[in-house]
Amino acid sequence: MSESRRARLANFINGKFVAPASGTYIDDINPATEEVIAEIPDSGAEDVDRAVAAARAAFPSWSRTPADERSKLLLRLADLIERNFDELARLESCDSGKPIALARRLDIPRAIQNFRFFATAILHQTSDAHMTDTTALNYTLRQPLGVAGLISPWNLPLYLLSWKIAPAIAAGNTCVAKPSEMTPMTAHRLAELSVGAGIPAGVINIVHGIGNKAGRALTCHDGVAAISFTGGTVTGAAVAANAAPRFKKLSLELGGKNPTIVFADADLNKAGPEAIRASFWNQGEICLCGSRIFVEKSLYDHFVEGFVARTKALPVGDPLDEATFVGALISEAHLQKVLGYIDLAKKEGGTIVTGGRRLDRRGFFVEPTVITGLGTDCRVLQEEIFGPVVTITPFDSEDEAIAFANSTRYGLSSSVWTRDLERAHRVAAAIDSGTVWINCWLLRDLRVPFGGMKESGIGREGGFDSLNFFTEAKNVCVKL
Ligand code: TXE
Repeated sequence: MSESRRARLANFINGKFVAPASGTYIDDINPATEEVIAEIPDSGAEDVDRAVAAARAAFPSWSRTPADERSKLLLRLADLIERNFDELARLESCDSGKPIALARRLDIPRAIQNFRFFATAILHQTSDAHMTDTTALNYTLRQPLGVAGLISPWNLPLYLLSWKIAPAIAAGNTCVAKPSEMTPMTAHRLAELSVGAGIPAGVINIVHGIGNKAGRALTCHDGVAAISFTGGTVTGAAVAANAAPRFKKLSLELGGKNPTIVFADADLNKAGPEAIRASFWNQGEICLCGSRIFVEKSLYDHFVEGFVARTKALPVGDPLDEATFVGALISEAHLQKVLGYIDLAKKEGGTIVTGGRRLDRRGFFVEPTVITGLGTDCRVLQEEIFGPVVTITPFDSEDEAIAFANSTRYGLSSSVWTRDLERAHRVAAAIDSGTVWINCWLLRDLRVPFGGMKESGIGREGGFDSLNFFTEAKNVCVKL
């Protein structure tokens, strides 16, 4: 896109699109072409203040709006996302470098589903009652918190933004969302669609800008009752440091270094392709990607051979080409980080079996890369790379597989492949991760608790866990 055609985005505050107080903007780059496609507000504390004030003003009326009315408005927003499916998929692809085929299959359908899911969940909520013998009746009210601060990353932009906005406003809160500065486009479009859906002014506010400025101002704002954050573990610690002393409710969905464990009895026709998807979907830029593959020794050589052959055959390149499987990484800086880990793997004694190089073209492309020969304590197996890079390591026994899986400070998800049902349950119980997939990967039911153990996060989202997070439980005790 030429300079003259680049979009200039605005903040969305109180139902209106407004320029940032600073009057300054940040470039938004298409990772596949390195062209500037938009300018986004470089917002700061003043903009966050305005957005929080609008959200606070909208709260009394929105929180008293009957659930079925809120539900209808969210369903209307879902319909509008669906009606603009192709445009949103294209925006997501151009903004993040992800294959458009993936945006169509994963990101946009999930955004629609998020709104529909929480729009209908609030129609089925119940509350507890506790009888104290014949002396008293206690019942629990679940009431919205006020203003929710929602901070989302660049890897699944609309998917994760809607995963936060939908439950927050369905539960009767108003919100101020801060999308990633790398991928603002679909958030901007969502704001426009929310007007069309009839969501009242001030219920959804969107402030664009960089994390350490606009994001930080949101986490420090006294008018914000809760922060829901998805992003890197280091950033999560900074968010917690700001939010915790202000006693905000806090939900942190952070990084992962997830194991894929393949036992010798696994159905390789399924485990092979799914391990490829878990490794390289969205260029490996999903916190749930299985970046450490552990394979039972008797199967190891055969598995590596098949996995490498499949990896070599993956179409890498133009995200707008429907056949592309691996698109561009989010930025030059992130690409350099990923290449740095590939270099480190060589220094740590690993073998790059395939891939390892930047593509010789414009854009931030790295070949899907498979590394063998590294121990589980190497940095490459300990740190989140968040790119199309996986390691494959052999194991001797079930106990060793579990020990390898649990050997990092992360604990988000894992994927276990075996035909032995008893072993599957044993291993699932022994792995330290918030989700264990048996003979599958990234199979999501939106009702189940989702979140991480150890440094992968605090709290659970999904289903009633999300609605509980975005409400306060109040016990009312009535003397009989
Ligand atoms: O994410 P950040 P970055 C991992 C991945 C990646 C690394 C860094 O390993 O390489 O994190 O990516 C906002 N106060 N993941 O730097 O910084 C920021 O503007 C408040 C894993 O892009 O975590 C953005 O909106 N907010 C991950 C959001 O936080 C702040 C997804 C996430 O950005 C802030 C993305 C601050 N001080 C990256 N600093 C996953 N697990 O899904 C930044 N932000």
